[in-house]
Amino acid sequence: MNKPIQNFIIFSLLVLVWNQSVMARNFRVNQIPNGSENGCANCHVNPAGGGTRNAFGSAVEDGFLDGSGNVTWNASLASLDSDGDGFSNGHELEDPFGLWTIGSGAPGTSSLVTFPGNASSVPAGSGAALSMQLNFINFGPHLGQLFQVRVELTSTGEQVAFEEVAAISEAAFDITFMHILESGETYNIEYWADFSGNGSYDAPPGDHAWRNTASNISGDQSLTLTHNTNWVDIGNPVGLDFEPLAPTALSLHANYPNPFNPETTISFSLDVAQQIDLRVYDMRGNLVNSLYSGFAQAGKHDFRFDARSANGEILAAGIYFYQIESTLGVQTQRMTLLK
Ligand SMILES: [Ca+2]
Ligand SMILES: [Ca+2]
Repeated sequence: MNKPIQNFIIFSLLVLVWNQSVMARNFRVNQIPNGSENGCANCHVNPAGGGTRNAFGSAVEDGFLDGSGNVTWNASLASLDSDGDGFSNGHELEDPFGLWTIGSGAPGTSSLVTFPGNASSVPAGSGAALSMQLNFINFGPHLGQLFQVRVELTSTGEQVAFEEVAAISEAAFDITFMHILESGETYNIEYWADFSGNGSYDAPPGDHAWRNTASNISGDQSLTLTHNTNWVDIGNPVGLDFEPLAPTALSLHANYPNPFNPETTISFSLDVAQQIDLRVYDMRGNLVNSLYSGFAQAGKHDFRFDARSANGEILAAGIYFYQIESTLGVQTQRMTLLK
């Protein structure tokens, strides 16, 4: 082999090795949230990459690589403060709770990203404010219902976050508010769900508003909030975005379950005893069945509906309406029969 060819082969091999080395680092850049903001400097002391790893790079290397050398970004890695600057890796990378997955869009606000492996790089301004994740569980009784939650600064009552869910679709769901909390403060978390099914807040027992408190916080907050267990019933909430209405004398509640197959429970509440009619109609307004017609005492009443017509035939799948009528007015709700 002549000398120039030999040199070319050696040079090519060096380029190949160098490329593989750079690529090895580059693929990891795309395996952490907002990784491209800081590139190789997320993990290496030398901003160009290679050489000594910084505190974050060492943490990844030591405990968060899978068998193929891919980064395992998760809540555990997010919660560590590798460089000890008081902000977790997740906070510095704008994914405080480790929710981001490889290939999904960049989370949070890219301009707020700082270096998780460099203690002299810390979030400033709004980026320094802490975030809150609310994990609601066991909300089966509120499926399909309107849900509103807010966070307020306890000392002043100032609302710092608000979220509305038009219809709860799963018994467990979570809501994340980014950069709303200050360290050392105490916050109220308040919510209500539209159990009475009329789209607005009714005083108990139609609906209930609940409060939970996060006291003297430090660090980003991830709270698990179980339906009707770790909450205080606050009755008629004052100053909330969801203004309470005057108590109604008659309320028709959302049926449960809905959709249903073949049985569901239809409920209504009365403040005073009265004559009522409770009927089911199909999409075209034809009367399908009459569930109750007569005098009803004050209180809550439940009726089981087994998807049968007045003459006992099983109804076709589809949308039906149930309606209560009294001298106080008419209320209608919709339900879906699945097959
Ligand atoms: Ca940090
Ligand atoms: Ca840092």
